[in-house]
Amino acid sequence: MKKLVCLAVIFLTACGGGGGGSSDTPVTPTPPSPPPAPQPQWASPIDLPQTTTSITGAFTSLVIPVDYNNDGYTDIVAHYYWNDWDSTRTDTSDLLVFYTNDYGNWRIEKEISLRKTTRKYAKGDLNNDGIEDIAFAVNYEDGKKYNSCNDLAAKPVVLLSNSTSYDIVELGEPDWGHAVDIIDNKVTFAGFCGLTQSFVNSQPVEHPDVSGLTFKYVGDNIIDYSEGVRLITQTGETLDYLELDYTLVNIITWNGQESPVKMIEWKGKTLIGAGFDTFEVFETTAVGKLAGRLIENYDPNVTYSETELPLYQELVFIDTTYNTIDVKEYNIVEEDYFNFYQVADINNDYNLDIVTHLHFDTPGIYLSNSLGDLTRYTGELPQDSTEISKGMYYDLTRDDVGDIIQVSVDFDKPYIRYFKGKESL
Ligand SMILES: [Ca+2]
Ligand SMILES: [Ca+2]
Ligand SMILES: [Ca+2]
Ligand SMILES: [Ca+2]
Repeated sequence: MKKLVCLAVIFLTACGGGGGGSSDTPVTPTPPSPPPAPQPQWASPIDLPQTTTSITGAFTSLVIPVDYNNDGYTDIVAHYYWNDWDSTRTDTSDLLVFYTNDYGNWRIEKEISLRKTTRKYAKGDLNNDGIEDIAFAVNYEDGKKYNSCNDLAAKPVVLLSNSTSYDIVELGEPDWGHAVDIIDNKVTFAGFCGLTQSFVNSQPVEHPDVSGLTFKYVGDNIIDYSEGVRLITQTGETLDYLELDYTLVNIITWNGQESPVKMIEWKGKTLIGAGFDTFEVFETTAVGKLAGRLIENYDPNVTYSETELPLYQELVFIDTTYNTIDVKEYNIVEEDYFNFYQVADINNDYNLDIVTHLHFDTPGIYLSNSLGDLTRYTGELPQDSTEISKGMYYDLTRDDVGDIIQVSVDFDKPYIRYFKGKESL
């Protein structure tokens, strides 16, 4: 594993030489004052209220900070769902919960059901009222069915601001949605049924086809991954293409069946079942999560089992400033599993930073400088006393200092809590 280089710059202060008048009178030395007690960086946790509907056993969640009632206090929208959602449950197949931050006091505004599984979300102002709206890539996947598109296709969903809360709006045609992004007031959804659907003011508009797995707007362009990485304009003109040569090999996949999957060579590593499953963007830099199973000394006579091979996850930095796909040398490799990560300037120095939402761990926080040198933050982070959470970094309290939001990953004991940060990292 490539270690990140931490460059420490040490400023040496010159020690003053002799000279100057020394007093002839002996002075009783002042006892050194005790060092100041270190102030903890993080305040005591504040728990969000429990839902009225039990969310025990929920499969996973999206937790989205957003000021939906436009009062200057950041609220939270969370979506929970169960992986047996369509068989035994009716009203509680899933739960969309609006946690209102009422001048610093939290209460639940409402709990409703979308009757869909959410996979990804994007925020942006679609109706030009200054309040962020939320678009979800959705489907009816339950973690077990991977059959026909028709079984899994659901209409894309937007939460559209109405000054105090959100209206739930369905758009377009059902798809096995997995990717979504917003640029300006245009929202675009893509799914595994092969649809790309784009809307302005809820009306369909032309859009080039993009991958149902992952795509993002980067600068004025689009970065997209299917066979390889494509950089295209919003009218579909190809600007650059990074081919990932692969061979198909049969392995036993997670569901116990033998299936052909892609094997690629990436920076000298052999990865099975590998590809970019997510892009996140900061200005003209796209950060892609390349995930696969690492294999050493591949033997074509062996049928490998996916779950017995080590997981490999690399965040790959791609600069598109010059309308090309420029893969940077530096990267982040995480050994703990994570689904989501943030690409944002979290300490207000105009350089992008990364926060990986590691499962069962504190978040991985990486600060960068203008040269792209990444330094993992090694200071104190709120520990997860229950060891069932993942952590996000977000200025929930709007004082320009990031706070840590902890979300349980194991939903036998579901919770969302946050720790207010005292000073910027
Ligand atoms: Ca609010
Ligand atoms: Ca809006
Ligand atoms: Ca920064
Ligand atoms: Ca804060």
